[in-house]
Amino acid sequence: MFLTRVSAVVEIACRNDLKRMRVPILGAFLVCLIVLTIGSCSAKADDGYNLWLRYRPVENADLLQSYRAVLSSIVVADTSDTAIIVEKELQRGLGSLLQTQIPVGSLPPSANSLVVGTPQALPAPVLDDVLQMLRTVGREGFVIVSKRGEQPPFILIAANTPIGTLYGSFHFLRILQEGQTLNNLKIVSTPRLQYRMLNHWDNLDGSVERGYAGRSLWKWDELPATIDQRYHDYARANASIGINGTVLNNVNANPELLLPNYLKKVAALADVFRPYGIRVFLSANFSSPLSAQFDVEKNRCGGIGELDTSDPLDPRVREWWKRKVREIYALIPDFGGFLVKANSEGMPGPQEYGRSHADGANMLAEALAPYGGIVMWRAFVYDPEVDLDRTKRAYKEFVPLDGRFLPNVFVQVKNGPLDFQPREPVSPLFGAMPKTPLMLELQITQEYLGHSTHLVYLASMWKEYLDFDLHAKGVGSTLARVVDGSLHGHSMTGIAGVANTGSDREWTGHLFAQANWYAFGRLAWDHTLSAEQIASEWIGMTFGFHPTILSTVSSMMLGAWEACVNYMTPLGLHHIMQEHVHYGPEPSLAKGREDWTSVYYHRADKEGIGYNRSSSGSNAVSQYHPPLRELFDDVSTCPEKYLLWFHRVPWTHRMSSGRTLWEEMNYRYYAGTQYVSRMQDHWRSLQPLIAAELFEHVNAKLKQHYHDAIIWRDTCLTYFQKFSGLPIIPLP
Ligand code: GCV
Repeated sequence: MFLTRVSAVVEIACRNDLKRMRVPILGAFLVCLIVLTIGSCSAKADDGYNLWLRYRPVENADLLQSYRAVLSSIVVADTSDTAIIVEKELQRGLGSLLQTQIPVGSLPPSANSLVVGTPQALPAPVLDDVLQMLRTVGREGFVIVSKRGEQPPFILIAANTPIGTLYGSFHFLRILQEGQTLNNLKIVSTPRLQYRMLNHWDNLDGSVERGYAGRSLWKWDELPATIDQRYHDYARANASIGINGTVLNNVNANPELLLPNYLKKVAALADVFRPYGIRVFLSANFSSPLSAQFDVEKNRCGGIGELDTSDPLDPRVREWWKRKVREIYALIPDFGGFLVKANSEGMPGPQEYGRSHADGANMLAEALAPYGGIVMWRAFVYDPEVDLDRTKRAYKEFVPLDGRFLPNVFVQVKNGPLDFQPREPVSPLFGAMPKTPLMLELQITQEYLGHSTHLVYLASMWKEYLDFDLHAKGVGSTLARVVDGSLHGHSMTGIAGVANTGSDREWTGHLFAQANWYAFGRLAWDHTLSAEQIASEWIGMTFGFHPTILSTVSSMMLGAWEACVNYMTPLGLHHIMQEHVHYGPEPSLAKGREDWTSVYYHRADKEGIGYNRSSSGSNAVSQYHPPLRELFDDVSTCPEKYLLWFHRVPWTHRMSSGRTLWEEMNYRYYAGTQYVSRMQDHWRSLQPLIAAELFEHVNAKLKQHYHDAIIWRDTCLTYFQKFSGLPIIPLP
């Protein structure tokens, strides 16, 4: 964003100057030359566009020499569209890493070639013992082996499908960037989850709900005629981390996207994404079959159909969806299916007709099933009629429906029971629907974690969730095992991340937010990877594998989430942010719908603070399995990170640190902001090693981050002090 803006300003300034001065043609020519020179310089500068796919030249001379020695040609033994992408990527990656063009060769492999292909395209002697390994990697996995003992020696990237070879090629390029030896490669990799999805909350008018990186990537007014290069680059970036599905539009869905002219645009995007292994899905508005008339009573427009109902049990409605689905598949043969937000935050749903979520989901599932499509039915519901405590509502509505969904339905559940707060316990729903495949919904965009201004590395948070033991089937019933299907034996498995991408030049609004997109994809592929390992991959591929950069940047990233929790909502506090924008603090918010206010959640008064969800309060603890239920229920055993989530505690409550609750809150708020100040110091220390534009971009973000973290700290402590009546205690 930043560089494009600078060169645009220079250009406009020059154009204006030319007009005013009416300079002779030669003068104009000279000015243009300067503009062009600046323009081309800025094109060369690192503007963040290339994400983690920079392929920085290998600097270590011995390593470079050893790589060049075993990589003398590229042989891609396949002719599919994906294979063309594979070949291009390997040429581009190896060319840049090894600073020499690696020629494309052909079969049989010559000495030191890099051979890539599927069993259908490769001769049996090339595959040899690899065939056995391929039996274990499924449709998308891959095998990478160095065949050093063969005559001639070569390296093989093999997979059962072309898309597997693309994943394998990206993996291979990462190995090179990490400086690993190529001598004894024997890598077998299979994704642990089947559906690895981005959910875009993009609207048809180009805005993005909770998006902080510019406008939507999808240029609906230009499609299908114009295919923006960014669509390819988006798909390439996703393929490099194994993402294989994208929901293009907001869950607050505009039914118009299902109109024929829009479906042609969707089909054009699907055509671009297909060779990268990415299937397109759409958010569907449940009222779509209704006629477009404005419904005065409900204060909203209807759908795009001609019916007077969208009752899922009405045969006309069922037929309407079947027709619509047929129409979609005629245009997009590998269409993935629908994501649905129903009876939530004003979105229509089956309950309007006295039907259940299962009735609604199954109607769509039935229409999609013949084509292999799926439904992702969201469990983000919080009807006040269901329970006084908002965090209990989804569980109460969905658990009775377990076992009533068709096999091609996921129930898609947010990680916590509330709404993507800086920290929540895991949603108890994950431990209570064994018969239903549950798709985990994470939020990559930082709605409640400082938008694209705060540097927060989310892999640390996601790992805490994935490792959370729900005890649904005894010890070891982690969220990861619920989601990967191993706990309850589901073969349909998936994860969704609400995307943080937009039209900004560097895609995500903050360079470090790229790390969250990257980490989401890597964890979706393999949730056993550690936050540290993923950070180190991303740092190295983004800034280079210089030891000082690696250690300094990872130390910044790895504590950033905990720091954010500390200066926003420490010790289990939640939902005390500004109304609507969800950026800064607003702990005093008391007006409006009760369960959208801050005071409903923190309940601070002279006596103490916190929401009593123990057995003496809302009893939300009862939604967890023993021994979690008892652990959370007892204030003396409840983990302090969830203390004020589950308990109302006096200001004088003694914490494990020996401090009182009030002192601990002060300590946490100050420690959080101090961390951000240290991140600034760390970053400044790297100035000589980081490209100037990237350095400045992050530096400016950190400055604002620190400023705004202090606002969080001071606003919250000053507000809570009104109740505690105790002095504010800065860190010594
Ligand atoms: C897309 C929160 C957000 C909304 C979002 C909603 C959801 O309430 O603030 O912007 O709507 O979650 O996940 O459906």
